[in-house]
Amino acid sequence: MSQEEKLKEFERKIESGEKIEPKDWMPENYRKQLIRMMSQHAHSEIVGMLPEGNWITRAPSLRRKLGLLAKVQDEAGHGLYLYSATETLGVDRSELIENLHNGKAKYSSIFNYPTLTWADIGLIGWLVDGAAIINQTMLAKSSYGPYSRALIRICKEENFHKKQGYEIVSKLAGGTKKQKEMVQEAFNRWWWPTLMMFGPPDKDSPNSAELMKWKVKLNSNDDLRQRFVNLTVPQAIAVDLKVPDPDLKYNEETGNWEFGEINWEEFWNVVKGNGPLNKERLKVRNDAHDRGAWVREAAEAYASKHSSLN
Ligand code: BYC
Repeated sequence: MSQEEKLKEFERKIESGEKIEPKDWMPENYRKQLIRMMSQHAHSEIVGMLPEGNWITRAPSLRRKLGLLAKVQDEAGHGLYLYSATETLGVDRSELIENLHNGKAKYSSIFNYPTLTWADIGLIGWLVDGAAIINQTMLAKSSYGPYSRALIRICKEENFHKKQGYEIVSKLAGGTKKQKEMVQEAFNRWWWPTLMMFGPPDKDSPNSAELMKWKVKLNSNDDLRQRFVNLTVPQAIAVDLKVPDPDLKYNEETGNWEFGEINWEEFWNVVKGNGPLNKERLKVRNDAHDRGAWVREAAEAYASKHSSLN
């Protein structure tokens, strides 16, 4: 087939909803976009373990500790599925990890904020995993087979994460005055950064048009953000928490909860590496990687011994 025919066949598959598989021909930019987005996603899962991991030793009960431990382990698993799925595009995982560690690769802005109280753990499960579910339920239908299949499993686990988070939040919100204040204060800090997780507004999103043309993304950043707000505001009302947005109002005609202006300057500042904890997150990842060098060496020695025996 000529290049032109290959492109036509690729576009036909995308149009008809067939998945693109690793050995199928694909435009170079489709491959590049997927490597960019999937590796960022994998890094987010791994760096995302840090804010919550911070509370495992201080969970208020054994039940909470078990739940949190399981959740953090799940995030590690998500990172591994996603690195494996990215490798199907012909890139090596060590190269991707190197780019995370030297600060070249991005990961979700949300993980550069601190977890100051136990209530933050509830908020991450409820809001951050809640936002991730909305974004990832869409990506589970994306045109690239390995990404889409990884996300079907990831979404199932994220649902458990969201439930454990919302349960913590609702317990605290219905608890003592001090607990209620603690959870409201945490809500005030996490609300706006969570809205930023969906990415810049559509008009400032350079990648969206291409990703939507190829059905990697099926909805735009602003559409998903609105969907999240519409779902989450009633959940906040149900546990008597106040959304920290004086401009929030319900529009009867559209059925949307309209929200105030997001601080995009803060968002870009965090994305560029200047958020509250960007430097610390990268340092912790680099240190952990260095401490794990002996495990990688041992695994390589074992693998090469076995391949020489075969
Ligand atoms: N943070 O053209 P745009 C989880 C970058 S983890 C940082 O709109 P796109 C969890 C963007 O990369 C869930 N950077 O981009 C884990 C681009 O820069 P480059 C993480 C951001 O790709 C542990 C530039 O801004 N989920 O659930 O069309 C515990 C322009 O943006 C962000 C994923 O990674 C951001 N928030 O859309 C708990 C989902 N937003 O690369 C929970 C997969 C934008 O051109 N990713 N940028 O230099 C996506 O769905 C899309 O990549 C995004 C951005 C919606 C994030």
